[in-house]
Amino acid sequence: MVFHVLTIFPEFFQGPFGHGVVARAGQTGALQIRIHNLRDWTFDRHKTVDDRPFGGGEGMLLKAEPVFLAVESILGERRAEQRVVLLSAQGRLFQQAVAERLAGYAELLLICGRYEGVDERVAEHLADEELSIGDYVLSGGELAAAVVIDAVARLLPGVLGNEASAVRESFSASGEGGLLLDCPQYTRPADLRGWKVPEVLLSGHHEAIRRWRRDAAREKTRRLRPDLLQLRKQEHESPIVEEVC
Ligand code: 9D3
Repeated sequence: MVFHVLTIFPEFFQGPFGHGVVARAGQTGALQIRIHNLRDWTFDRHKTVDDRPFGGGEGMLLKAEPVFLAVESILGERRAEQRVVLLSAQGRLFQQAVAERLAGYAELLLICGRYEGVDERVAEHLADEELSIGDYVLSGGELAAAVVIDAVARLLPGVLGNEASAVRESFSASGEGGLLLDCPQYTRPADLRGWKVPEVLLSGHHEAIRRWRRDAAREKTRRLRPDLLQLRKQEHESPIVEEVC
């Protein structure tokens, strides 16, 4: 899969993709990441990418023209296996199910918003979809693009030892309802400063361990993410964590 990132801060991406799963996948050829500097599609002396909003108001907007020219020259004649995503605070929520869907494209172009926003014609007439990574305010779309690339890349065949997409789906714990919480897990020592690992996990009693994990995951989900439990109930009583633990 080829990931394109369109940004006014190309240096930002030297960090996140230099290490870990994504870097290794790049070396094996499972994916390619190409960072594009939006200013390469400006033609004035100051390489202007921003401008003031019509109607007045605080701050500046990312201009539409350089973004249109960049996307058109990066992707060429648009094909169905290409997807253009605008990252903005106004977008639909990026969830695991969205990552799974995006992993099905051959080429993904992520447009990073900046300033107070992006000229709306980019969302309306250029991007296929507009995504946000959550309800908090970032300074721009760059961190969000890195998050999306990480989440999508690890689903690709040949990246995490994913042999085929069938394998990926059978181990997926998501649906449009979102991820299920994992159960609490422990490693050595069995006693850390007096805090002991639950006895049952040391017992070797596999059936008891399975039941403990299921109950502990339910309890933790109830405590930390009751919204997930509500969703599962609505979607009809599919078991909460059996798939995970
Ligand atoms: C504080 C400014 N906001 C109200 C006027 C609007 C706003 C403009 C630009 C809020 C954030 C941004 C920059 N953010 C992104 O480009 C962004 C983002 C985010 O802020 N949160 C979650 N996901 C994303 S994806 C891109």
